[in-house]
Amino acid sequence: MSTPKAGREKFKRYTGPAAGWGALHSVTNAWLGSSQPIKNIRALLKANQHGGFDCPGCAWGEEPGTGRVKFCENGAKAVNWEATSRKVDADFFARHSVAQLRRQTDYWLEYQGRLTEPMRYDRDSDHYVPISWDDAFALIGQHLNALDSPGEAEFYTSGRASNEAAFLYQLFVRIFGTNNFPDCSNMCHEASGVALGASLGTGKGTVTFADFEQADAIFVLGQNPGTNHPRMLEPLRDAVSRGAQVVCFNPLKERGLERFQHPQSMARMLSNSADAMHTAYFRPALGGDLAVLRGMAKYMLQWQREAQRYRLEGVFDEAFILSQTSGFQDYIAVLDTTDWADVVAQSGLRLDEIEQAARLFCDAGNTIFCWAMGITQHHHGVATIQEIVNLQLLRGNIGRAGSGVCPVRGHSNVQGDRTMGIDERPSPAFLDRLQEYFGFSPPRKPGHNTVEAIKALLEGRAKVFIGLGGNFAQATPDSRVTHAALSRCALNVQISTKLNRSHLMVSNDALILPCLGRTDIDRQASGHQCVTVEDSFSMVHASFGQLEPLSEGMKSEPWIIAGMARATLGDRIVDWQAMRDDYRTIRAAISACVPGFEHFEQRLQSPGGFHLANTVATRCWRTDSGKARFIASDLPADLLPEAVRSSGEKHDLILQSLRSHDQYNTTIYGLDDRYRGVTGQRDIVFVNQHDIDRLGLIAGAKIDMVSIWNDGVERRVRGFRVLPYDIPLGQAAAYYPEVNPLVPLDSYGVGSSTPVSKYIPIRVEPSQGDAPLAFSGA
Ligand SMILES: Nc1nc2c(c(=O)[nH]1)N[C@H]1C(S)=C(S)[C@@H](COP(=O)(O)OP(=O)(O)OC[C@H]3O[C@@H](n4cnc5c(=O)[nH]c(N)nc54)[C@H](O)[C@@H]3O)O[C@H]1N2
Ligand SMILES: Nc1nc2c(c(=O)[nH]1)N[C@H]1C(S)=C(S)[C@@H](COP(=O)(O)OP(=O)(O)OC[C@H]3O[C@@H](n4cnc5c(=O)[nH]c(N)nc54)[C@H](O)[C@@H]3O)O[C@H]1N2
Ligand SMILES: [Mo]
Repeated sequence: MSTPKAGREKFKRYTGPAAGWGALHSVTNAWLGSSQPIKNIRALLKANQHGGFDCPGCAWGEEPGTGRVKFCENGAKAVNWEATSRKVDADFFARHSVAQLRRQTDYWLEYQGRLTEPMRYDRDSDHYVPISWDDAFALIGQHLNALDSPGEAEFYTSGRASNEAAFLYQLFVRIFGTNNFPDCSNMCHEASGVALGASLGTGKGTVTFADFEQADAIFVLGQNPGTNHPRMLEPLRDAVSRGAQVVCFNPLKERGLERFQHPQSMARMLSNSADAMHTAYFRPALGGDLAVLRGMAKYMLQWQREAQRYRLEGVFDEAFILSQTSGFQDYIAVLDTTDWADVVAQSGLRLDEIEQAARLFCDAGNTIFCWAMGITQHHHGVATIQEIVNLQLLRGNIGRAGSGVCPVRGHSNVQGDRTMGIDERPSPAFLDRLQEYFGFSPPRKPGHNTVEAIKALLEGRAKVFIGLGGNFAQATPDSRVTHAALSRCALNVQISTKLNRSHLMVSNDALILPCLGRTDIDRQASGHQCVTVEDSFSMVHASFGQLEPLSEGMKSEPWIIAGMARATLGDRIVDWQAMRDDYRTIRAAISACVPGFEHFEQRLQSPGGFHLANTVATRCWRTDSGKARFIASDLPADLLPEAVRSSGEKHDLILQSLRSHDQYNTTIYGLDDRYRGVTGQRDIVFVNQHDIDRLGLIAGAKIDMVSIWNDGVERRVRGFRVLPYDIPLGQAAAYYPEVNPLVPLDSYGVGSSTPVSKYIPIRVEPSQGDAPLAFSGA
């Protein structure tokens, strides 16, 4: 990994395939630039192998039993980033005050190395100073027990926590007495869980690897797998080469969805041949997918009626609709009342394109729909996902091999964390089981999600923040407000592997608790521990760290949680030490409390782990109606939110925030975005040349962006370079987290409360300064 430097600022169209030589080159650079290459190569060879560790990259699943070496460029970067030998220790904090650290970039902060010993913030000197683990736990217990009510504490979780850590954490917090579990999922696939739960009675995807192999068509909406789920490229490529349709919906022409070269196939690499990755590519308006899907359904209805008229076989699966679903008539009524003009206006596509998409869908037998943040991080994310389900129900495409829905998850164990009860709205059944097994009364009142937690902190209704991983300060919207909210805490505790901005938002008590990562060996009293995780296909498997930890001062997440719990609650209800000493004790409790985990320890032994059966696969629907539900919603009156329309201000562009190829969420690995042809810079904004001309801008010039909302607050980021790009008219794109200050806290999805990171109406102005706000701190 290269050292942080501004680098050469360049933009050059990338014409190579995704993965392939470019990826190999990048991986090799990552290895050779690492301070411990041999160790890391060994670690990487163990990634996603039985007896090895689960890749801390994404949540894409593994093809069972292929025995291939399973890693990708971004997995390599994630492993390398975690497995550094650089240390952020007491000396480091003695050298740098918090005020100084705040002036550094996110890239610089994480690059400094692994956190290796517990530290406490000292307000007088503005430095972090060492503290013993026992004293740190005592301080946490003191703060928590001094609160007027348990609801005055927020317990955040990022999606890397193992099942064992997550289960123990929720147990501690619920015995303490609150359901305040804001988590990264609130900002990520919340809309998928909400939508699928209501429609199908499960919040999870319904497909496995085998389904991808049997699909006749795979629809990919709002997702950039070339960068974010590189291992997904392989099944997509295989699908295209066996003649299946791969149909993409994305306003940007993402390289990974265009061409692909398998980095582990030498023959193809040497001949430098690349495979086509799609058979059709549509470029909708931002937030336009609901209208696209609605238009497709309207065409289908038209064809169905024509077929009926001539007594031909229609495009609907009538037997399925009749026996398995509810709400069909209401849905048809909504299809009829939806105006074609609205479909065209909102979708950003021509009618013939929508018709073509509908044809591809109806010509295919088995069809899978995949999606990610381009669908969920919108005002109407929930309705859009329910429309995906509606389409699939019309064709009987759920609960059948080769078909289904696949929300492609982000963090490697974000799905498992929910399964373990990291949920601000837990099901009563889950709480009942906790109550029965542990003999305490869990709180029944819903807790805070991420947006609610920020508001509670801001208004002083919450005083303690504990983060199990993640980077709350940077991942959340409205950075200026969030930074203030976090800084106001009486106690800010961050359990982390690397230094980030969340450690710097402090003014009172604060603790940095350094933890082991997925790659590190975890030894407890009973020996080398494994932890478990669940992937996007609901496969649960074990993960064994492989690398010797950098320092004795780093502890495992379960060890840290048990310590906090013991100091706060004592051993009255749970023997925390027993849980900490042997994770099989935690798994025994999971086995008793979480359906699907019966005989957990035993089933873990099989290579590849085990599958958490989804009732949908057998067409058993755990919904209100006992059937799969068509849920019909009207198209929004206007894609522009009311708060923007009523502001009286005109927007120049609609901005989406996305990931570059060189980042993992708020972790910035480097300043390049290879597939988009960007090198050496991140403070850029992609704009169509026609819009550049229309707005009187100059390519390469620096601008400020100001987002539009009706609360009188100015949200501005400064000094972003304008980059002409092949992007639909009226749209712009820039990197997360640099543009998070532009997302108003009150701009969130209906039914999901997910911050709307992909639809930010902005005004552009000549630059008033150089520093993007996210880099300059609070
Ligand atoms: N290397 C790497 N891997 C990662 C991550 C990472 O940061 N780096 N993050 C992980 C996490 S937590 C997650 S959630 C996933 C994220 O995976 P993605 O969802 O692929 O991530 P984004 O970069 O947010 O990409 C959003 C895509 O949606 C498109 N899009 C935006 N708005 C719309 C829209 O309205 N309609 C349509 N059809 N498309 C739209 C954008 O052009 C972009 O291609 O990746 C995970 N994997
Ligand atoms: N504008 C905008 N905002 C977004 C998004 C967007 O697309 N646009 N995406 C959203 C999405 S999808 C997500 S998931 C969130 C991500 O939100 P988070 O999950 O909160 O953020 P990360 O950047 O993944 O967290 C990185 C930090 O996690 C810590 N860490 C890494 N590994 C471990 C570990 O094993 N254990 C522990 N305890 N700590 C660890 C390190 O200290 C590192 O600094 O951001 C959301 N925010
Ligand atoms: Mo995510």
